[in-house]
Amino acid sequence: MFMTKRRVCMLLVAALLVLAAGYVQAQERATVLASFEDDSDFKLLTVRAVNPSIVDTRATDGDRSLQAIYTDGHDFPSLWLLMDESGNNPALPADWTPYEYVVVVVDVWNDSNFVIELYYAFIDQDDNKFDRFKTVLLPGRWTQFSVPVKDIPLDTSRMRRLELWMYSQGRDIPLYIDNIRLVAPSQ
Ligand SMILES: [Ca+2]
Repeated sequence: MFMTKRRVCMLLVAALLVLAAGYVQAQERATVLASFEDDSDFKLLTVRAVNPSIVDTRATDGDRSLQAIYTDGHDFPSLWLLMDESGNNPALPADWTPYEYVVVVVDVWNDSNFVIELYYAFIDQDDNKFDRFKTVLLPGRWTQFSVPVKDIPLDTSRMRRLELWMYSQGRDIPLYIDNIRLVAPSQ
């Protein structure tokens, strides 16, 4: 027996609502590692030839973001986000295995007039390092970096830090960084 067009439309709408609900649910399952809403987030950071400050502009989550000015003070200016190895801070989990198919997502705004290559290195608690990812940051716009946790060939149950670095550009390169997060897939 053929379904009427009306019934087909209703089923399609119902299917779209289910998909939309799944999408919203996936969005809600993001675990924010760093949103830089509070000056206390400085304790998450270690820097090398980078001047960090928390500012009230360029936020993609909340009201504030991290301004990170990469300088020419080192061949590889770098910003590290440290995981919580004690397990006391669920916002900075060192164990990423519950997020096997989750992606690590970082929003970065390039506030310079130059095209910049930004590299992403992952380091576990045995100090094994995986440093194969990079994104090209076009001037004056957001770029979103994401990588599935399963594609990081380290002990992702014991992560130590995420490093964002670039080759020295011979000048100051201001970036804005916000909403570093682990995002669960849709179910
Ligand atoms: Ca924020």
